[in-house]
Amino acid sequence: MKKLLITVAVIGMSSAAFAEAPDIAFATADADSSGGVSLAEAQAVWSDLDEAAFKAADTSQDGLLDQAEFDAYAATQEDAE
Ligand SMILES: [Ca+2]
Repeated sequence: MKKLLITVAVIGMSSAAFAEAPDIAFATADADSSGGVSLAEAQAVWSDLDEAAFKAADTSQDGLLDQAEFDAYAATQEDAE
């Protein structure tokens, strides 16, 4: 029984850690609250982001990353680590 409780505690801790993983929020990246993340704003979050990568992430090609585009790019960055 004690072992089961420890197992439950470990699972609980690891899921909490997952929830708190450095997940860059769109609202934080959108420094001027324009509703889109510009290249400069994106580079403030990902210092190694170049223009080509930004354009690839900007699937609608409007020069800004909207929430979906931002989240999709953020997911690729998390996978890379
Ligand atoms: Ca866009």
